[in-house]
Amino acid sequence: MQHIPPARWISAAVTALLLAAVRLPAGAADAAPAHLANVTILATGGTIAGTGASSTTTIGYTSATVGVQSLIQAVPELAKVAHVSGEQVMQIASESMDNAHWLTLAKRVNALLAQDNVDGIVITHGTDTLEETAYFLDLVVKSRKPVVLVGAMRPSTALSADGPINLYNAVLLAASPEAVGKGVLVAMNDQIHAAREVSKTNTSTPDTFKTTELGMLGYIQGNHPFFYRQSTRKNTADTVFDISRLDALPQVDIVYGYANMQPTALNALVAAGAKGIIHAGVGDGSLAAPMVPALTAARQQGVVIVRASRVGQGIVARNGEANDDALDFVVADTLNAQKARILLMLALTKTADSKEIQRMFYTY
Ligand code: DAS
Repeated sequence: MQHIPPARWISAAVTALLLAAVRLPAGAADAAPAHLANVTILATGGTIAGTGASSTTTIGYTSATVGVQSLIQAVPELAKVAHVSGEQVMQIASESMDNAHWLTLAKRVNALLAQDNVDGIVITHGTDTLEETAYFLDLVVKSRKPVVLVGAMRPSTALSADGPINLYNAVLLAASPEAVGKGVLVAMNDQIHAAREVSKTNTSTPDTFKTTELGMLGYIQGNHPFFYRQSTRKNTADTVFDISRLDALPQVDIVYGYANMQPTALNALVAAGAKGIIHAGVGDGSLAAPMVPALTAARQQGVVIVRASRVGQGIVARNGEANDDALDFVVADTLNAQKARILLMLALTKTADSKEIQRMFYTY
């Protein structure tokens, strides 16, 4: 080993002590901003609140078991980016989310955002229907303040659980001026997505949320959000939908297209009282021959028919695979079937006029 004379050791030690004295405290690069926004976390359940039997349990765990205060306490870094409070609005696995849950959640969101002491909201949610809740809120929240949905693909007990960092990023985003007026957002896996276009694309991986063709809005990196685009469609404060006095939503159901399709399910749904049907057809929203008379009969009974596609990307073109003008059908534009259902439900709270409803599908 090289011999270092004592004087050099002392000099090195003094230098090290001086450097330590001036070195910024850990995390100073991400020190809290002067003014911290007030962000309310509304917890609904899901994997982000899930627990497993062991740290390696990533499937077969129990969803919706950890309460909102525990979620907050598990991420003390939240206090660096916002003044955070939490409410447990519900505690469910999101495959069981329903219209009543949505109305409860949306009314609470609007009540909180109307308060001057609330700057943004984060909603912790199961991933299975997260995209649907996000779009529903995108159409009914009456504020431009940030509303950010967040979930997790691994339970809170798992090795490298994604919930804590996803929650931190979501709160950081909801506290950011850049997120104002961007519509309802989804923050997952360091990415920012618009509610209208994001979808869950993988059953189990942390990168499951994607906006495949129209593109995510940006990233969250180094404790900052970076936006590179925003949706061109009206949302939140710019929509005509008002759920404040609604206790229920019109029944709208989905029929899924496939080879050998018959109108059995369609006829059952219409008989059960559906006011609207989303036909998630093959290809460009194509209608199998046996479906046309059944859909026509449903339309004649006053049921609004929307031609969507099972494909997942692209425009369902009006008068393309069917004569929508003659059939008096609506087309879903680029909305997938589950989101077209949400827009049609809300449209039916305003009108049954198919031409006005078609305008709404080209607006939102
Ligand atoms: N069952 C899923 C849900 O609650 C778990 C999850 O991925 O959050 O949506």
